[in-house]
Amino acid sequence: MSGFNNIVILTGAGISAESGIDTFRSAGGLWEQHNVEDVATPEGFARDPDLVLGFYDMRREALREREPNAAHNALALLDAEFAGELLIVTQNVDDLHERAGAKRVLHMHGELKSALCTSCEMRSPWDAPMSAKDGQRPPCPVCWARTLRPDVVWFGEMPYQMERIYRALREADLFVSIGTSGAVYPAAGFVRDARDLGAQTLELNLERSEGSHWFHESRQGRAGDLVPAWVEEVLGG
Ligand code: BJW
Repeated sequence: MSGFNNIVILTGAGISAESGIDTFRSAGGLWEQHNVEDVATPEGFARDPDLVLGFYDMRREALREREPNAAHNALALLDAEFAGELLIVTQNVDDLHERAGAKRVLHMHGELKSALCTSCEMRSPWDAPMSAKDGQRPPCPVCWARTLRPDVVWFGEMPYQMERIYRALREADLFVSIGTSGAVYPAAGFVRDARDLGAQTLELNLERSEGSHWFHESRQGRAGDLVPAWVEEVLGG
């Protein structure tokens, strides 16, 4: 697979699964362990902020132990060596693409290691617990209000940088989706958007996803096997 000049790659939880990070919808995944309405909606946060802050504190802490895998490393190599336009749009809130060395990365669902202040609306780098200690939550580094929340996109909220993503999709000649179930919009609709606009479309996923039939080609297997092989095709061709 070669001859492309403008590639948009969408990644989901499946690309980080081999690094030991739970996916959402697999058996034993995050949504079997936690009620999605409680931990991934603004209403859940309003009802029980301590529960939600604890959920994200736990995941931020666990991320320290995780390392990028062969799929993240292959995309970082592609980012470094592909001369054309490239954008990695990740739904993941982990930082494994960056830790593998990728630069052209956009986090459409936010980041675990970022805090959003609901008072001043500033986003700040964050690598500590956010839940209350000694009865007080930590202050915002910008306005000092104790009103931080995880800088992640919950159901009902607008994902980040949608204009930039749609611009990239309009210009893409290849759209590749890696390790995502295609269950969550607007990301699940990108394949149709890209295809309608003339791009070739390829899915790399452990199993067929909800949107597999929209892709020109769908390959099944582990990201750690499929992604390095595909990157070799692109760079070698
Ligand atoms: C492997 C593997 C291995 C495993 N190798 N593969 C219709 C149109 C538009 C919107 C809606 C609509 N209907 C409903 C909506 C609203 C809603 C929505 O989509 N709901 C659905 C339940 C239907 N969407 C929203 O509310 C979004 N906002 C929005 O729509 O705003 C309005 C808008 C309109 C139009 C344009 C633009 C905006 C916001 C969605 C926010 C999602 N947030 C979460 C939590 C983020 C923070 C956190 O991490 O806690 O994002 S939910 C969760 O799901 C997380 C993920 O990013 C997201 C997607 O999950 P993902 O990555 O696909 O994981 P899984 O587990 O589902 O799948 C993993 C896959 O990997 C599986 O297929 C495995 O087989 C595979 N796999 N191991 C390769 N080793």
